[in-house]
Amino acid sequence: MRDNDKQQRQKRILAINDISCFGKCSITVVMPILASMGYECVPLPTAILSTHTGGFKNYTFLDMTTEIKKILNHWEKEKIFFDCVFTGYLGNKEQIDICISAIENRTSAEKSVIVDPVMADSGKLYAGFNHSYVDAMKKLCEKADIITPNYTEACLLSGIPYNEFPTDEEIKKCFKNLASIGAKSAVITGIKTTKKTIKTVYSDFSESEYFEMSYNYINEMLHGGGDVFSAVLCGKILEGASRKQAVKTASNFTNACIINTKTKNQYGLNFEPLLRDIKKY
Ligand code: PXL
Repeated sequence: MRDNDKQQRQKRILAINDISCFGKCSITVVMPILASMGYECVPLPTAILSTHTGGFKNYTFLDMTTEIKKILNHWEKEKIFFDCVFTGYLGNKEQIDICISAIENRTSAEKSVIVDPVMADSGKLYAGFNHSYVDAMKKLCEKADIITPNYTEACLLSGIPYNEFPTDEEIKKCFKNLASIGAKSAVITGIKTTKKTIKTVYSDFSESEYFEMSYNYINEMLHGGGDVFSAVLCGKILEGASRKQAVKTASNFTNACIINTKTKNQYGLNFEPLLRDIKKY
């Protein structure tokens, strides 16, 4: 059962992430994007929240750790396997171990593992996370083919101080330290420059594979941009695109969604109208 039905079915992605009901991030972004790219995307909800944790007060938070263990046990009995594990916001350290176990036990032989180490932004950890969570997250990153931290998360994982406008040397140092965690490659998003641009930089930690995409910085705090980026990247990697093409498409699509989000009175990116043209980016 593990691999023999592979030719017949769609590629199946296990998306381990939270459901923030309102606010357009995590599963409510990841699922429509991956569905529009033609994949079967199976959610494993780490928590159910009324909104995301950034910018809202008194949000509800239902921890799903007990339930996701039961779900995975059922899938084990049913011999359900995935071609890709794609992780995002996890509610606690135990869920990091659950993700590692899912990567080891619930995947087909040729698996892709994409880890978005969601835990911080703008130089600060999100509510509910601390430095021991950062250390635990390194163990999950070690299992990844590619990790997609924003610059704050990359600094936390690599142990370098956060600088809002990092120099090229700082970025290179950040990649050097990330390499020692054990992930095969990394793409760092949201790197601000003093020239009012924002960069995405990819490296597989070799000298030859290092490239960046740069956009005009639109000075607004928009939640869910990282989720849009990593979902498109995941879809492109599974499609067999080169890393350069995958990063290019994910960056261009995310930037187009940001430009398409014209009003400040909106939570999250206005990505839905662009889904039908996702192949053009
Ligand atoms: O978009 C990242 C994200 C996902 N899930 C939750 C969050 C955030 C960012 O704030 O709070 C619950």
